[in-house]
Amino acid sequence: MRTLVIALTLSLVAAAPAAAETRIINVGDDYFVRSGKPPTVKVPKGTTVQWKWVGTRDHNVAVVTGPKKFQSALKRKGTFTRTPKPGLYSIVCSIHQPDMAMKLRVRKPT
Ligand SMILES: [Cu+2]
Repeated sequence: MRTLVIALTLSLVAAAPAAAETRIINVGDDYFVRSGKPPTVKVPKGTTVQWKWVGTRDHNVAVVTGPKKFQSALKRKGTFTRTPKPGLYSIVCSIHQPDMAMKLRVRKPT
């Protein structure tokens, strides 16, 4: 019985995919990542991207151009999580664009 448990545990560990990374992007008043120049965030394919509201006003996350469009609700707190496919995304907050903008580059595997 003990051998069986160990064997099962080992097979589960072996089957687990490589730990996917999570990248947190702040959603502030009124910026992504940091105030000032709109940033480009680069992540490898498979990265989970989590936008995290850190300000006090309403914002959203809206893809303007990119391989796939997605958009969060307009909200004041909480998070929004996606695992975007590779490509270059142009992202804005719908009510604070063009100042509140960012680019997200999801790199293909090399
Ligand atoms: Cu905003």
